[in-house]
Amino acid sequence: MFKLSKRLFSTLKFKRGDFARLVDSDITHFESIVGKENVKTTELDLYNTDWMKSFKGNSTCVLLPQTAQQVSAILKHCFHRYLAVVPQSGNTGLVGASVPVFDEIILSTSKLRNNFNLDLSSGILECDSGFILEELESRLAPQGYIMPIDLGAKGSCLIGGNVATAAGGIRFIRYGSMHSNVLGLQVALADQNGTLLELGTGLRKDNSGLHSHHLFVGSEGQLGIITGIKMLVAPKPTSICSMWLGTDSFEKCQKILREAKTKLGEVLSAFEFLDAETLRCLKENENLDKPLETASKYNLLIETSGSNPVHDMEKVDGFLSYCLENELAKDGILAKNQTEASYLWKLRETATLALMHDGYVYKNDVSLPLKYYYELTDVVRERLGDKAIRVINYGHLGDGNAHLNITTKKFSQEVYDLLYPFIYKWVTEKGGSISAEHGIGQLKKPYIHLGKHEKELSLNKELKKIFDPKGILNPYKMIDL
Ligand code: FAD
Ligand code: 2HG
Ligand code: ZN
Repeated sequence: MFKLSKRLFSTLKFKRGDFARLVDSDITHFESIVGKENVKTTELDLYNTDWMKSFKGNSTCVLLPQTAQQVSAILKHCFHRYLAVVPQSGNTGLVGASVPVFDEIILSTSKLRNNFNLDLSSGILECDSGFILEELESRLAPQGYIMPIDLGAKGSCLIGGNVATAAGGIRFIRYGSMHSNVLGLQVALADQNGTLLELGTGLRKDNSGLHSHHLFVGSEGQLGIITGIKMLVAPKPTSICSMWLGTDSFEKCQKILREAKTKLGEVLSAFEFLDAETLRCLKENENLDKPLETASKYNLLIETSGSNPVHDMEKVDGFLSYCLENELAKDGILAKNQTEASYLWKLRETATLALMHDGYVYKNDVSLPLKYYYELTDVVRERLGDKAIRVINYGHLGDGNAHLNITTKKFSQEVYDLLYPFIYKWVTEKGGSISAEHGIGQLKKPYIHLGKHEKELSLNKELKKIFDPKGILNPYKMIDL
């Protein structure tokens, strides 16, 4: 649907490492491990190109192992041959981390989907890393459980990719991060034996040693390949209310968040943000109408999930009345049914796709103290003047996570230079982070030092050397040896 953009990454120059080049005997060896049908050497565009169509590698080989033992045997061979490897799950990442930079082998975990076991009383799920997030959600539903994470890419991203990116998403405010939910991991290392490690016990409580599995949460394929996951899932709510509020003051958005936390308390499950420009983009590019007749500069999509509709409704009523009577919100709507609720969520979840119609998207996923959450958008708007088609902000306001997106018809070096490193410097000076949930990948690699102590960065390198001694896993990205 969207053409590969004229790339920004003349800006980012990488030099190919001295890794070995793939030869026929490697392919024959891989075929002996995973079977001929699971070694792909043609029609690799989908694997080589990222979701944004901003990054394109030149891999000539995609491997599709079906077991952890096969992953281990592949990594053992790559270690001895000094072949570089990119782990890939659903390839929905937004920072160019899941595609090769040069000719790295792509190891896709999409066929790693045999084991699935749910303990009904503890709510602990044990599964292979290649399950699609949405499929896990559907498998859990009849058992009375849901996944603690939910994101717009749920139909394509895999749970292993979610762990490797420490994915956030819309349920973060309620269930916390992957760090709150992952209890243990099975990982294959790129060392001389392709060692298969079991990290963590999968118990809810276990302080019998270092919690080393957490190193792999958010590791972006730098330390090892996650093959199995033990994690906590959440009880399925039986009562859900979705509501939309509009206001013209960002100060009031913050007050509404405070009230939501206090008045909705334990049932609050999402607190999302869309500015008026996002709604304009949804109308212009996807023909989706705003949900309220009045137009508001700031819009909030709030959800509660609980187990007692009467109790939840009472809370929601109290909250909404408070916001409207005290003029925190100037307008609002409570979804009357599932169709209306789905429409509100469709608006929020289509924003990423809607932007792509403009041409080129400069994507920013930053964490900011709430008082600065929107200021950056205004600052960038003023800085770019009429050089951008639009500068918009939507995101997970409840978690201080802003998605500031800028579009131009084609990639413009002038716009890029006005944006970077300006945005990242601004964010770190205000005590924020240059990546709230999407990671570093290729996109933010040049700016990784911002907001980080040099010692922490060198410690990360030392850790990588322990797990991936030759540095063959996902080179040129988050941790470069
Ligand atoms: P991939 O993109 O394939 O890989 C991501 C990274 O993990 C790469 O570095 C890769 O090498 C590594 N990796 C993958 N699998 C493994 C493995 N098994 N072992 C080791 N390393 C591995 N992200 C959010 O956090 N919150 C959101 O709300 C959100 N919404 C999105 C909405 C849309 C429409 C899109 C397109 C993306 C969104 N994302 C969001 C980004 C993306 O979906 C997440 O980062 C997701 O977790 C990536 O999963 P994946 O399976 O696609 O992984
Ligand atoms: C979301 O929250 C995703 O919708 C994507 O993290 C963010 O499009 C983006 O910038
Ligand atoms: Zn997000």
